[in-house]
Parts: sequence; structure tokens; C-alpha cells
Amino acid sequence: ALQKHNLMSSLPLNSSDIHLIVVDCQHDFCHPEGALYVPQGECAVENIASLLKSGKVARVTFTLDWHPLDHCSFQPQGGQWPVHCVQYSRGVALAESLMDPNLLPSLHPTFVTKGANRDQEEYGAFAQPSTEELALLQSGKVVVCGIAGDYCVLETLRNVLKVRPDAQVFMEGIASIDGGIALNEFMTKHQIERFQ
Ligand code: VGL
Ligand code: ZN
Repeated sequence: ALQKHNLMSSLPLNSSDIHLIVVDCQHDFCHPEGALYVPQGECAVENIASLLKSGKVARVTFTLDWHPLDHCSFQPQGGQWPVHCVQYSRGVALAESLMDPNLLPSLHPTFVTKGANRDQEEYGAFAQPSTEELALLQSGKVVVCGIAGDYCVLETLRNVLKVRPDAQVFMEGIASIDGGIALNEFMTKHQIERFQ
């Protein structure tokens, strides 16, 4: 769900302005001490931070894994994953190097949460995009990156491609649990362009 406090979400961008979608770059996935640390997560985050600072990006959307304490995907509930990204815990925080009060305000950040429904696994953002989310996805040249490449990035990319078949992927800004196999296969199969 799109966090509606963001009043800049209708800021129009030209199709040449980059709109970077950063998937789940949160403490639990990016920090070696996080609950569901994905190897190389810090490298992906550093590369994303550099791109955001490069001046090439006009707008950023952050997706956040955002689970209630008893989410069905958690092992104590019989799910596959350790308890992670619990709402209002440290684990949901954006990775340290992306939190830059001198930079983010000029990129009109929007936050999109997912996984809040206790009874449903939801890897991808924009599964059933609202009118506002559709407008957001129409904005700029859409480039996707984040963590994990084989789960939430892949699923978010599938959803984004339904609205924006021209979306690209920033490979250096991705870390995958499987080392990149699933995402690479998907990109080859669907001839998705890499952002250079
Ligand atoms: C994710 C596993 C569980 C992800 C989220 O962000 O890729 N993976 N929840
Ligand atoms: Zn999750």
C-alpha cells in the first residue's frame, strides 16, 4: 500500500528522468546482523546510494517489507522465513547509507509497504496497483533494484512490467539469495534491459 502522506507522488517526470524503485533495502536484509541477511546486501546498497547521489535520479520509490509479529511466512507460524521486518522494529529501517536528509528530500521519495496482511505472503509491491500507484509507475524512466533479487525484486519487477514493459534493472544494486540465477533467467527470457 502506498503511504498516502506523500504529497509529491503526482510530481510529473519526463520519460528520460530516472525513477528508481528500491526494493526492501531494509536492516533485516542488508545488515550482516539482520534477521534475513542476504549476502552482498551492503554492496548493493552502496551502489544504490552512489546512483542516488550521481544526479541521474529524479525520483525514488522505496518498497518496505512490513509484517505483523505473527505473519504466516515466519517459522513460528509454520512459514519458510525467520521472523523479519516486523512493523515498527529496527529490522524495517531503511539501510543506513540510504538515509540521507541532505539528499532524499530532493528525490521526492515515496514509501510503499507490503506484507502487512498476516495471512498472505506478498513478495512483490504493486500486485494490485491503486490509481495512485499506477500514476507513480507512469512517472519517469522506471529502473528497479534492491533485495532479494530472487524474491521481492523479481516479483516487484513482474508487477511493474505489466504497467511499464520498458522498465529496466540496475544489476549492481541487487543482491540475491541464489546468487542471481532466477533473476538472470527471467531477464534473459523476457529480454529485460539492464540500466547502464
Ligand atoms: C523477502 C523473503 C521474505 C524479500 C521478503 O524482500 O526478498 N524475502 N520476505
Ligand atoms: Zn518478508
